[in-house]
Amino acid sequence: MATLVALMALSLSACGDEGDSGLSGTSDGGAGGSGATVGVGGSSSVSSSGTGSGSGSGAGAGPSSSATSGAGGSPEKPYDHCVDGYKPHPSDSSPTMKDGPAEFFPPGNNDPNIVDTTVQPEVLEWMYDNAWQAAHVEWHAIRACNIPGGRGLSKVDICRFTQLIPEDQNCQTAGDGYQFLVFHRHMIQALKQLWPNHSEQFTGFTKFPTKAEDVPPQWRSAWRDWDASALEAGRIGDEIDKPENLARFPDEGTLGFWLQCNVGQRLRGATDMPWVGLHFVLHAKWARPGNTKHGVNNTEANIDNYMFWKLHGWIDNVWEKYRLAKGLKPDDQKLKDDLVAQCREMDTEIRIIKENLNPDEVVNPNEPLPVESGFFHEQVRPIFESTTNLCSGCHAETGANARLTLGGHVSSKRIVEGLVNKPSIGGGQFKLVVPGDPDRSWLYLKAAGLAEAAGCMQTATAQCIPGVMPPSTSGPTVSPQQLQILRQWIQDGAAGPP
Ligand code: HEC
Ligand SMILES: [Cu+2]
Repeated sequence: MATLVALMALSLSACGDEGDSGLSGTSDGGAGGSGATVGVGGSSSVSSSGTGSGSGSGAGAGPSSSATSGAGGSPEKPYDHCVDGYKPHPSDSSPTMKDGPAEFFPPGNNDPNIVDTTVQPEVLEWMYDNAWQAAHVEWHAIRACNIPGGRGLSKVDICRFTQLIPEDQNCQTAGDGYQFLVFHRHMIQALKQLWPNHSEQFTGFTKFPTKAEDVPPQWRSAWRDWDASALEAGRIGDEIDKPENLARFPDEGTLGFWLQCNVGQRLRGATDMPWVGLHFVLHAKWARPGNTKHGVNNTEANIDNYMFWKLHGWIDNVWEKYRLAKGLKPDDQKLKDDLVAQCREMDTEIRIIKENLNPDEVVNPNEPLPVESGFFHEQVRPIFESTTNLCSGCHAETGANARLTLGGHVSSKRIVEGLVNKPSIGGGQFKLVVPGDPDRSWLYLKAAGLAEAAGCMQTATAQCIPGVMPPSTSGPTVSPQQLQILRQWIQDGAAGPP
């Protein structure tokens, strides 16, 4: 039972579930952002099908040729991936690129029952380089700004861009259901354009999976049968084109609401809506304990996961089947415009992220580290990463204690940048590293066990936690020789790799 509860809690924060009860952390960022320069260009809007309320996301960013567009296009009009489509990624034609799921094991665990599945590494890399994971988070977060408790999901305080906040908020209206469908189709389409030869990765289940054989081999041992309501909902989805099922959903937005929203959520005015919660239980189905780095329920990275695209692809298939049965053409102009609007919104969110997000928070776990040298890299960093000091065990590249990174999958350059002249959060007036002055450097003082005596005074931004590092009840564990190396590095100017 406990596992079930944990699973539910996990999946509450899954994609698209943000507006529901799982919300916490009401960091009401308020207005008045920190000098972000986001223009709200020619706003195209996704009209909310079925609600008549119009005004979707007015997040027009203007044509932008971003990282992927490469050369080409006519000289007078810049290439615009929102309109012209994405060009195939170079890896698409590479003989080394694979199909199907890639396997991911949490560090130190090779248990085949715990393996997670991601899209291929080339895709992951592209998504991290283009801040897609973060943009997906912000797309959902901005749809919770006006929901009680909904602020605080954003990594960039997105709600301060009030003009970008869509009227249709997460699972409040049919308009939101429609935008959910269109946005996820935009992502699916873009990925298929980028990898036309490997599009299987972004193709959904052709039918609702009801048995272990329907899912990739990695997931079969974890298969558990659905309960009756999920099974019935899945069947309605697969048979959406039957007249009695079509009749349940007067418009695409209502269908989108039903597909997206959580158990217990209801659309005002909808009378014949069957059990709601498919998207939610599909996400929950592929939770892995202790493996959240690319997990389908890790809100920061769920689009990394192969099963994310299987389940969202299935949702997209149901929607398309509905459209065809209703006589809506795949290439009708309204849909095209709405897809472009979602592409523009995503690009705007990517731009906000690039201008506002601490790059330490967008770590690409697959990015190879640069080859580095120099005193810090060769002498100091190994101290942090040694198996006796284990600084990097608690101060790694993501989710670090005290938001301090001292090792892990991160370049030495970035570690040094995070230290030199950076304020501490537990050392009062002290900075982490002051070049030339080890005795005023909180990092050194903490490691040497000298922080207690240093005279820390609380400030508006930092308290005083003078305990030794690594935490110990018997004084410093970093050896005198190692402390001497650390001291010398700071004394000599605390340089990063050349
Ligand atoms: C067991 C986990 C753990 C290990 C191992 C560890 N730290 Fe920490 N570190 C923490 C925690 C928790 C904090 C926040 C509390 C505090 O400041 O004491 C912290 C805080 C710090 C701070 C203060 C940051 C600030 O802004 O105030 C520094 C500097 C630091 N650690 C350096 C190190 C170094 C150097 C090592 C290895 C020699 C190390 N830590 C090993 C958990 C750890
Ligand atoms: Cu999503």
